[in-house]
Amino acid sequence: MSSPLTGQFPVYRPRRLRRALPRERRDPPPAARDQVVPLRAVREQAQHRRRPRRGLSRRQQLCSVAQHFRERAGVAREHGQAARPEIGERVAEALGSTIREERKASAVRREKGRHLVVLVGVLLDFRLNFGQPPVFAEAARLIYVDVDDHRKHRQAEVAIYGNVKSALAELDSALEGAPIRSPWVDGLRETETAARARDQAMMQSDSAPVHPARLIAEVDRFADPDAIVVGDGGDFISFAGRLIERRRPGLWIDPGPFGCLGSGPGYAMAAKLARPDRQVLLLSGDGAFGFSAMEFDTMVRHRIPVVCVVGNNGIWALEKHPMQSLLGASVAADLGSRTRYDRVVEALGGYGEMVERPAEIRPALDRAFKSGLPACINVICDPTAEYPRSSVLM
Ligand SMILES: Cc1ncc(C[n+]2csc(CCOP(=O)(O)OP(=O)(O)O)c2C)c(N)n1
Ligand SMILES: [Mg+2]
Repeated sequence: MSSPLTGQFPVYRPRRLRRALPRERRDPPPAARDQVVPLRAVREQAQHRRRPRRGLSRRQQLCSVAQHFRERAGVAREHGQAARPEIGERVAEALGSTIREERKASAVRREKGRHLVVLVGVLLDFRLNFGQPPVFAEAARLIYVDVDDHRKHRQAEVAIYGNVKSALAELDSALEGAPIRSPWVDGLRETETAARARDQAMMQSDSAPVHPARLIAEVDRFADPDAIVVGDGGDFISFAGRLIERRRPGLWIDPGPFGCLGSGPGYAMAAKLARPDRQVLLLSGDGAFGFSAMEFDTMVRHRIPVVCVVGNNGIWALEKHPMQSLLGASVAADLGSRTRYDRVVEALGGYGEMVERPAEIRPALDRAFKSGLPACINVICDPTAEYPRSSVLM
């Protein structure tokens, strides 16, 4: 936890950060400039915007405005994670009464329809294929609502940079009286339900070694509704991001737009220290586990009982599988098979178990939490179970 670098780097408050940025990063690219709605204008125009209830934190206020906006836009479900392009599409298309377009056949969906994406506080990073096909259709129109224009990578139809809460409140007012588009929203829901049904087969797999999707499904079923789940890894976390649906913001933490492996134990410790009464589950690939495993020593010494589930497939799957499919071979992407990471944690004074079959996962999780110690459930996973990816990582 203690970093020798602390104190060597200046801490940037937003205004200082802005000054520290190269000029081209401070302002929207010239082409987009006249489409940008300045924050002040949004704020000034928001005369009759809905006032959030008193006594809520800024984050809660933002969530309540966003929730209201989503409801008004006809999207009933709440989504906490960023890396899900279809969510942005749904919100956007529900809003699309003013900007319309017959979508050209796209690699994502072939049926005709409108295709408008509203990105609220979302970076177009590698998880969204930088805003390009096949994740976003070529013809898609994009609307940005964010604090700045970082990592947008694609020309926006409209960009609103500034205070997200004010912008959402204003959009919310603008939706007043908009026609209800339930047949269209129902159609989208059907599409999503069908996509989720396709994932069921891997989530119910009984195979040993365990399918990573089955492991994720077991952890998801086990976790309390307010558990904080931290992801750290390659495809193991791609499965988690796809299959785990957290009900509120702040219940999912992952390595973010840089995908920096090894961040998980630190995040998990911080989460457990901040919310000692909640379950904190760290999902870690075996590759990721190798980056920061000694943090379990910190957890033991400081009595921070994080429960870690290692998806141990003996490889860097996110590197190996794409190499194999693109190049026909892979290099430097193999780890030891069946390495006893559980014993590493035991040796440091924590609790450890190795699991080889799906039915053993839940009881092992139960014992790990009951131990009251930092714990490692080391689950032997199938190295041939490939993540069904839609973005290109090379
Ligand atoms: C610090 C850092 N180094 C390297 C990478 C590149 N990288 C991305 S995923 C990955 C392998 C992850 O393997 P594992 O955690 O076992 O997950 P799996 O893909 O096998 O599920 C690597 C090396 C990275 N994201 N971060
Ligand atoms: Mg792995």
